[in-house]
Amino acid sequence: MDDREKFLFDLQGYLLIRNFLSPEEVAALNASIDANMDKKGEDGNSNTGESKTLGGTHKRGFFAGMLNWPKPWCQPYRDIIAHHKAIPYLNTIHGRGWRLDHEPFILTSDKGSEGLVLHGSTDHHFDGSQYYTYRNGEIRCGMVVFQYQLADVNEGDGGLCVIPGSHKANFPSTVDIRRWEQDRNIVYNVPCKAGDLVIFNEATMHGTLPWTADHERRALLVRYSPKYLHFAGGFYKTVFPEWVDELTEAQRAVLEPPYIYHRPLIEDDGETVVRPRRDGPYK
Ligand SMILES: O=C(O)CCC(=O)C(=O)O
Ligand SMILES: [Fe+2]
Repeated sequence: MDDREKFLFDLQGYLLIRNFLSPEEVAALNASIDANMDKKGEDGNSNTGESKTLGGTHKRGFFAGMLNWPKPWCQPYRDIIAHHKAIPYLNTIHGRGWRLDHEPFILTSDKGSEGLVLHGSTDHHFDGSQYYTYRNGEIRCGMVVFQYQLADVNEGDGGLCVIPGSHKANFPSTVDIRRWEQDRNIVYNVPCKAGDLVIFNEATMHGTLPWTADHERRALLVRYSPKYLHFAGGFYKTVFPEWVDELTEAQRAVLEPPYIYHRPLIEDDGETVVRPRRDGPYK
């Protein structure tokens, strides 16, 4: 993560990285979706909060379980969870030791798909799961989202929106802001090309704008927490899936439950190491 990226992530609470995935990676991820359309469901997390502006004619589409799709379709998704280019970003944002918080999922939208009310950490009591700090020269965050765009998002299409800087907000927002009814100028619909990555802090106020474009939205969300935290429930909490032996050391390391001591840590170059307890200052 270079100086420009650190400045922008610290300032805005999100970071857009262009061309993160190669066209081949995007094609493989999309081909898997195309071959598994029968698994598409509706987004169960949907909530427009009675907003007059976030409603649509139908809910967002949703896929999960990609890590266990029949071969070869699971492979591009397994390759994402400890992606070699993502590791240095995670080591900077979370420090040494971080984990896949829960199963990756895909959000899809077609014209008229409804939005999702804006949410972030400033609207509720501090609970340690969503936060942003900078201390001793280091960034630290609660759960963060790596959103890989598998289709273009042009400005105004809808989809992911953020309120830049709101990860540092001190006061609760208002219902009208959360419903995207007032002060809409502070809400940014991040324009992306397929292959771009948006990293955002769950503490940053964000949500979904209704989809207006003719083409389908396809966003892959991979969420990571620091090594001591579990944000969402799910079966990765205490047990490994049966197919854990098919994963690399680094991919296995990101599925570890929350704990600190003797945890496998992934170096920037992808090597997985277990640090003995007493080898100098704990990192
Ligand atoms: O990308 C979106 O539509 C919003 C997703 C969201 O709220 C989240 O990942 O926490
Ligand atoms: Fe969210």
